Order: sequence, then C-alpha cells, then structure tokens
Amino acid sequence: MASKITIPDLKKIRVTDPLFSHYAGMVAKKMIPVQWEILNGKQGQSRCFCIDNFRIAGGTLQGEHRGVVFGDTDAYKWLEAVAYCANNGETEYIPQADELIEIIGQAQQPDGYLNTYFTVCHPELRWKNLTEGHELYSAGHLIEAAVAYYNATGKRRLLDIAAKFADLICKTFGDGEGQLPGYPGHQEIELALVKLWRVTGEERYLKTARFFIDCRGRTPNYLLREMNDPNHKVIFPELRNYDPSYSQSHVRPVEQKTMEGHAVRAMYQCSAMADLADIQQDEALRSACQTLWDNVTKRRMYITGGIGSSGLLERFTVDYDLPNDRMYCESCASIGLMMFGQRMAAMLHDASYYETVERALCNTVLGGVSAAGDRYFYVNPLEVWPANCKDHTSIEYLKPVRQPWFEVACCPANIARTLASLGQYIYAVDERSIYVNLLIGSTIETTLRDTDVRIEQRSGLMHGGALELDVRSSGTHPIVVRLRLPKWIEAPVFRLNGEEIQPAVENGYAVLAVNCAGEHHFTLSGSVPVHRCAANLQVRADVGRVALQKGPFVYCFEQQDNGENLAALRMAPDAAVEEKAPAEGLPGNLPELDVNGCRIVSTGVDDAELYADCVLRTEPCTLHAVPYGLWGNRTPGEMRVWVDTTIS
Ligand code: FUB
Ligand code: ZN
Repeated sequence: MASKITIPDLKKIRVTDPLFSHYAGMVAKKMIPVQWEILNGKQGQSRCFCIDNFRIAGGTLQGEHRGVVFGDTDAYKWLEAVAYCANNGETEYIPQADELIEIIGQAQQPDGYLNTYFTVCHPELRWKNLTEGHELYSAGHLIEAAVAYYNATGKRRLLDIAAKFADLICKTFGDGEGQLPGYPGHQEIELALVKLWRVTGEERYLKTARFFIDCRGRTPNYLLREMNDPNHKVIFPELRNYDPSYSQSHVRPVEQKTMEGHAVRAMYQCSAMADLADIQQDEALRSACQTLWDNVTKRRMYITGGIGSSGLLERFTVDYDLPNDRMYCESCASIGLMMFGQRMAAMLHDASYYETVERALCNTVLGGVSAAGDRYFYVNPLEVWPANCKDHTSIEYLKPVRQPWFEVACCPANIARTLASLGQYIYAVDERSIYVNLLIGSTIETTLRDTDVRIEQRSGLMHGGALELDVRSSGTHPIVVRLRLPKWIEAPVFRLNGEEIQPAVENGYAVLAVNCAGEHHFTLSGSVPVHRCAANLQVRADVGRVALQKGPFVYCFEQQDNGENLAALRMAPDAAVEEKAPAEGLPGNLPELDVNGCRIVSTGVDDAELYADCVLRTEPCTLHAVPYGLWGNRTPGEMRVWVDTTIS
C-alpha cells in the first residue's frame, strides 16, 4: 500500500515565483495590517465589530453584540493568516495576535463554550439553532486557526482554548445518551477536527468529525425539525421554507451523487469526507467523493474554477447551468474547491486533481484580491457591465470593482490565509517522495527517511522557457521527486543534468529518481500554447463562444483595452493569437494576448429606435486579453471571458 501523503512543514517552503510571491507578500504587507484595523472597527465601509464582540462576551467591555452571527470567524481566519505569515518569517503581527488570543480566551465560558453572538445575545439558545447559528462553523475556524498558530509558533494558548471547546463539542454531540444527534448547518468543523486530531492525536476529535458526516442527511432531518419548531428564532429570513439540500443534508453524504446547495458548505463537507475516507480507508466515502468531484468539475464549474451558479443563496443549481453575468462564484467556494482537490490528490496519489486546484487558484482566487492587496471580490463574475450592477436589482450582490470589506466578510481573510499558505498546495510528501503539485517558483527543504532534500523550483514555462528543478540530496537513502505533468504542457521533454531522460509517468506524476547524494538538475520543457476553449454544448451560456487559456491562466477582455460594449466583439475559433509583452501595471509578467477579430459596429438599428430589421456591419479589430486573475486592477469597466465566434 502506498504511504500516506501529508503536507510538509510550511516553515520550510518559500514562494519565489514573481506572480505568486507578489500576492503572498501582500498578505503580510497589506492584508493583515489593513484587516487588523478593520477588525478593530477602525476602518471599512461596513463597520466590523469583531474584536469588540469578544471583549463584550469576555466582560471587559459593555455593549451589544453587533454584526453577523459568525463574525468571530473574521478574527479566527485573520489569526490563521498571521500564523502562516510567521511560517514565512513574517512575524510582525504576532504581538497583536497574542493580544487577540487573550481577548478570545476571556470570552470563553467556563465549560469551554466560545461564541460571542450566543454568549452575549442568546445564551439560552446555545445549540438550539444549528441550521442558522453557525456555532459549529465558527468553532471550526477557531480550531483551524489554533492548529496553524501552534504549528507556526509552538504557542499553546489558542490550541488549548480550541481544544477545550472541541472537548465540549465532542461531549455534546453524538448518538449517546444525553447527547445531541445534530450537525452543523454550515460545515467546517469536520475538517477542522481532523486537523486537531492530527496535531493532538486525540481520537475523539476524529470520531466526532466522522459523526458529523455520518448523521447528516438522516431522516427525520434534524435541521428541518429545528426550522419547523414553532419556537424557532429566525436568524436568516431568506432561509424560510428551508430546503435541506442547501446544507447538503437532504441525503447522507455517502449517498450524494450531485453537488447541491450552498457552494462553500458543499466544499468544506467534501474536504472532510476526503480526509476521513483517506484516514479511515473508507471505500464508500471515497467513491462518494469521486462522484461529487466529477459532478462539480465536469458539470458545474466555470472555466475560471468558480462554482455556485445562483446568486440567490450562493448555491449550485443544475448541471451545465453556468451563466456568466449573474452567477455567484464566491471566492471562498473556489478556495474550498482547492481544499477538496488537494485532499483528493493526496488520497489517490493522483496529480490530475491539481488541474482544478490551479484553475481555481490562478483565476478565481487570484481574481478575488486586488494586486495592491487591499480590495476584494466576494463574487467573481465572468462578464461584467458596470452600469447594470445596481443595488435593489436581482444582481445587487455583483460588484464591478473590488471592495475594501463586506458586511459578510468571509472572503478577505480566507483569501489571505490561502495565499499565505500556498506551500501546502505546491508540495506534498510521503515516506520517500516529494510531490511537486504546482509548477510555481519556490524552494522546499525536507527530510525523507534521514535524507535531507532541498528543491529549488523555477518556472519559465509561461514565457517559452523550461521548468527547472534543482534537487540537492544528502543521499542517505534514494528518494523520488514526483513532478506533476500538467495537461497544458505539450510535447514535454525531461532532462537530468542536460541529458534527456524518459521518466515513467504514474498518475500524472513524472517519477524523477534521486538515487545518490549531490545536486541534480532536472528540467521540463515543452510548449504552452494558447488554447481557444469551448464549453460543452449543454452550457447554454457559452454556446458559440470561445475563451482563451494559456497554461492554467484563463484570459479575459477588459474595456480598458477593447473599448466599451464587449458584447459586440467577435473572434473566430481558429483566430490567430499573438503573445505580447505583459500588460503594464499588472504583476507577474504574464503575457498579454492579441487576437484577430472583429466588432459589430452596427445592427441596422439607429439611435432613435430600440428595434428594427437586422443589418449587421462589422469592422476588423485586434482584441487584447489579459489574465482573468488580474482583471479589474486598472481602469474600472466592462469585462468578459467568453467572446462570441465570428459571424460568417
Ligand atoms: O455563512 C458563512 C459564510 O458567509 C459562507 O460560507 C459564505 O457563503 C457567506 O454566506
Ligand atoms: Zn466568502
């Protein structure tokens, strides 16, 4: 049996790639300090009361709880991002983090319970509204932060706080006498308890994580019963007439076949399912993960790795329903997709899952934050016409420019924690192998079976160059570097110290043997052409349309480069595409693309009319495309990914 794949010590990984080090660097430089101000209520259009809420719950400040019921998670995700930055040697915010941890500790109840909303506003309703109350979701983020903080700093205070709460949760929930047979309305704690189990070795955490997965979807539906209770106190009116598929509680997870409901909930659940399937060698759970993965990636995912087609309730709809201008594609959902893919790849030792992980990362997740690191998209459209993004309409949730903060602010700190811990997606290890999952310039040092290994990865693939891996081994034992061979590299050629080699390719990984001590210089070269992509014909929104992709990067057209009314642009499926110098002002040196196309300049309807007979007039033009992950970083305006094909 293959040995388990784990995440290496993040302290030993550094990202050096120009694009990703720019964004990862922004976390410590911008995101953490600005978010700290916001959490302290000092900045932001949507006032945030997060830290004051902890003070109030801890009795050191008088006042009322303000903000959303899961506001505590803003602090937890911020702490997690601070921890990951500390791994990278960026420790400036550790004193503030320690201070915050003390404030959090004061808000913890003597029995371990920790949630500012319920403590301050409704102590009598503790665990009575799992559907809407987010107590277990918030606990999950606390645990994730605590594990990250402990791993990064060795400090136990937050871990002890989280473990005390987790112990209460393990005692409270279960099928035993006096326990509640309930489960979270928003999954998160399941994967967090797995992390807590990994760091403490305490079986009860794993058992409760498994319980939450197993009891979901039982009949009668626990959440529906809560919602239908005449004494139920409503928190989110939009959840009236509760549909259990919204929280993936319509069927037992192991029997779920399609990705339903709220996208972030679904991804966090699937991540935990994959963790448990791997740890417990559970074939039925593994197969459910595979079915759900296939459904989401082959039927319900945007080309940008965005997921969640419905703005109403941030949810999945039906296969192939992927509208471009009134979708959701929440940044957190794509982060969740990365998490799910990472776990599938680890469980199955299969590189192909990283095609999706990098699709989500390079497009939706990068696009979720400004290049300056201070503005965010919550919703990531593939088509925007700023003039119609109006409040009090059905797409009022869709913002044409990134925002400094949100009333529901789950995305900013989620993006920060993801970018600051990118190393976990780039590399993985098992007993004798290092897996290079993402071709992103970086270094890693690790020890496999007494053999010290250092890898320096540099990628010139997006610019016609090669991927270089300098591997230094102390050579006590032979080891293997498993380099993912992405589908977007054509005619790949491998070399070791200049000599061509033909490594075996297993599950999408080129197997590069390192049998002796010393320096080994591997290269992977090949072409990375621009693809003119089509969607499955069933995707009504994209029929007859093309999108451009080079490597993992999807491209888009912005008004700044193409004028207004991008709907009038046309591009033949075989249009000549030329790679140009990077667009000025965008990080990462990714090429801009010029495409021969045309523009409809008249439909035959004059300005005085709205409709008349159709007489089309077109003019040739060159279309300019920039990476979607970088859109909206220059002059605000229209944007679109999919362009209609030429009128013959
Ligand atoms: O409900 C908690 C978080 O807020 C969800 O994950 C997001 O979709 C947002 O609704
Ligand atoms: Zn979010």
